[in-house]
Amino acid sequence: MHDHGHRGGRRSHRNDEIRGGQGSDTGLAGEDGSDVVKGQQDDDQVCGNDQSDDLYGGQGADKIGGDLSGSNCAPLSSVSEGGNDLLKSRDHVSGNDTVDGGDNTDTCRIDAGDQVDNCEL
Ligand SMILES: [Ca+2]
Ligand SMILES: [Ca+2]
Ligand SMILES: [Ca+2]
Ligand SMILES: [Ca+2]
Repeated sequence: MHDHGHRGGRRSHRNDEIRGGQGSDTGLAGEDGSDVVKGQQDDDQVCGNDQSDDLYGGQGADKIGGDLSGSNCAPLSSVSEGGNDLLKSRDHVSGNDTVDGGDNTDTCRIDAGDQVDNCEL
């Protein structure tokens, strides 16, 4: 996989790969399209928005996914976490992450104790 990552905040209707850097990134959002969004180190806010996205929190206490009623992405997005998403908070630290798959059928890979909502698989 080539590294052409760019920072969050850019709105795109294409399929993106978005990677946070070091430090806490708030508002890594995939927007439209099927995106890969990676939080990497520290505490990140990772949102996929529409379509089926792959969301990775990486290290740190991350907020991944969420819908309009949730706290994770609600400030960032006007759309819910639709699509069949993959959300991964597994960083071998229990209870540090919050994961919310939102609508449709979502797959979550979490640690024991991580808070999880709306994950069907
Ligand atoms: Ca998306
Ligand atoms: Ca992180
Ligand atoms: Ca979803
Ligand atoms: Ca965790």
